Amino acid sequence: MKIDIIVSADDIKKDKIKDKTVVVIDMLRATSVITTALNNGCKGVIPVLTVEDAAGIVKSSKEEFMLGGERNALKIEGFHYSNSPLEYTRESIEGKTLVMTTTNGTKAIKGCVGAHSILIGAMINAKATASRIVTLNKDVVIVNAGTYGEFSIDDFLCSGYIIDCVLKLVEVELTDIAVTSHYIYKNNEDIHSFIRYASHYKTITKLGLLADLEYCCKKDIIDIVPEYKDGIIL
Ligand code: 3SL
Ligand code: MG
Repeated sequence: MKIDIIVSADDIKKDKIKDKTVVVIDMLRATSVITTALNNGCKGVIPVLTVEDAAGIVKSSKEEFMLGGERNALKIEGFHYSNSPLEYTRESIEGKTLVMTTTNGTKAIKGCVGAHSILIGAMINAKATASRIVTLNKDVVIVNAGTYGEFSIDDFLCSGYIIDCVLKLVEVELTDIAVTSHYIYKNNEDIHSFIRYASHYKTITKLGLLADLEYCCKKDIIDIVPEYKDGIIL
């Protein structure tokens, strides 16, 4: 098994992900939200690219949907929830289907269609994601959502942690970029020592969303691995 990394949603190449296990990471905060919502009983998450797409789904169906996501890290007007994982409690999301649009995360997920499996990973479910990778036993591409098409330290560090968890289970071949993310993680196992340099970490800090940062940086508090298939994450 070989593990590679793509560093942003804008860098996804179809031939690189075809028939592979893909793990999409947007630890700040989209994939942390999705994992939390499903762990708290959400029926499914439908990722969409635009606010208009979200409104279209709501209009064209009789089912009741909850709307969640962000633009510029803030709640979208008329939506039920923002992109804070702490809002997706069992009380608020159990039994409901979530339609979600975020700047980088939902774009990365939808961009991975064509892969063999599309897993949703974050710090909070890293160990479980590693186990799933091993079970699937295929070459892996970890797709970092990144930030506005750019490399993002937070997703790269999370990739390094997932690789570390995989290496504890099986021997794998790592591409140079995968070796680099693992090396950076091994030198920053507490995460905070390095993630604080990430531009998006600074953005979230400036908005005062410190509880979100603390939550998203926790390791392995959830043991489900959401998977995107046929338009919905379950
Ligand atoms: O870009 C995204 O998909 C979001 O996760 C970014 S934010 O942390 O909600 O601002
Ligand atoms: Mg992000």
